[in-house]
Amino acid sequence: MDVKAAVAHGAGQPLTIETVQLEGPKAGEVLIELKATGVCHTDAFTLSGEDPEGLFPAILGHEGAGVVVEVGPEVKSLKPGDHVIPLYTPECRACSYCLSGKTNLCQAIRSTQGKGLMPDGSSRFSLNGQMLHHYMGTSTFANYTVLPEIAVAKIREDAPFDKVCLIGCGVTTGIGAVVNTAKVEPGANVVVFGLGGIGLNVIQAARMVGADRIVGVDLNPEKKALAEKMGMTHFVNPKEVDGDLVAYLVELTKGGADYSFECIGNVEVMRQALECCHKGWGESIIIGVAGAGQEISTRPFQLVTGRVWKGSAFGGAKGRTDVPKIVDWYMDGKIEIDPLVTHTLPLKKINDAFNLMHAGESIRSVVTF
Ligand code: NAD
Ligand code: DAO
Ligand code: ZN
Repeated sequence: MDVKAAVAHGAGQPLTIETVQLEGPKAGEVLIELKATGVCHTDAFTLSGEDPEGLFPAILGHEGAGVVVEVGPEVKSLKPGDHVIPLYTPECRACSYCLSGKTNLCQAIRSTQGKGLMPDGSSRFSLNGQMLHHYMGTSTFANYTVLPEIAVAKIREDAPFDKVCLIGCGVTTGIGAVVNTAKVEPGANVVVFGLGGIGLNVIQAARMVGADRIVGVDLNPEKKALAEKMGMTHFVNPKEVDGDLVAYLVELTKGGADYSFECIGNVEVMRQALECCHKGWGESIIIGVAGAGQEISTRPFQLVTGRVWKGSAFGGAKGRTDVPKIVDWYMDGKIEIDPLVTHTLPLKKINDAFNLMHAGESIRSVVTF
């Protein structure tokens, strides 16, 4: 079938809106009509050429929501009409990773997904006979996409697509890092580096679980007001701190953060995030994705003396199980999404969403189809 898509032809080039061809679902796959998609920093990272896994030409996008329109043979858990969120981290419930109970990093389709292909090793997308790569297994910058059944979360039908699409990445990543990865407890002191779509969700989750001090750190003072609305208690602009930022944060948190979160992708900040943690027990969670070839460093004595470095992918969430629950939290008013959607645009304006992000003017732009 013909579908409308924003195509990434090469690193650093704007997306072009084109009519591309999409093959229907094969065994174990479903065809989804996208209703909305967020535009995340990670799409921009891949488009920039910094992503070591980035492939072109491709249809980017991984923060979508839509409706199942057709299912392939052998699909059991989904049917046409189901409202769904595509998952870039699948949940097969059968691989050794899924069964370990220790990780959300299902490996069932990892090798083909990393090559921009469907599990059978081929692509469903093409443009005038030229193969287009899938992206993160989701490719939500198109009004239709095909996904494996194991990479689709079924959600309730009264949830608005143009808000809950963010649960496909930013919301779940930030909230899950607090709830699943760090397991922040009531009364904890938390420091959050980077107050974009991820950091703001870390902040609202820290508030939800009853954290005491919730310190937000960002170079952009424009981020302060919304962060306060989401639960931040103290704002720190590193440019306005005299002397060492780490020492300042240790003082502000009365001995160091119980938990810190790096939500930028900057390896220097990752070090600061670890070192502002409390001696003996402070844990620092890396969420930000750093550029190809970059490395983190600290003095090993930081770890010897009890600080812990961890990472979190998709908030440690198992998508088919956890995403519908997070949709419920939103519908029940336990978490906020609406203030995070600063711009809503049609597909033909998708490059504006990237420009707004780079100018620091948006939290999330949502494209509606
Ligand atoms: P964003 O660009 O919206 O937000 C980043 C924020 O960091 C901005 O407010 C910016 O002003 C601030 N910032 C930049 N440099 C800074 C510095 N040196 N000190 C303090 N603040 C600084 O990005 P986002 O969408 O919130 O994503 C954040 C990171 O998380 C990205 O690296 C993204 O790729 C990554 N990410 C990771 C996962 C995961 O599963 N681990 C999922 C989604 C996104
Ligand atoms: O190696 O099993 C694996 C898959 C890792 C994918 C984790 C993705 C999380 C970070 C990317 C940012 C997503 C928007
Ligand atoms: Zn699995």
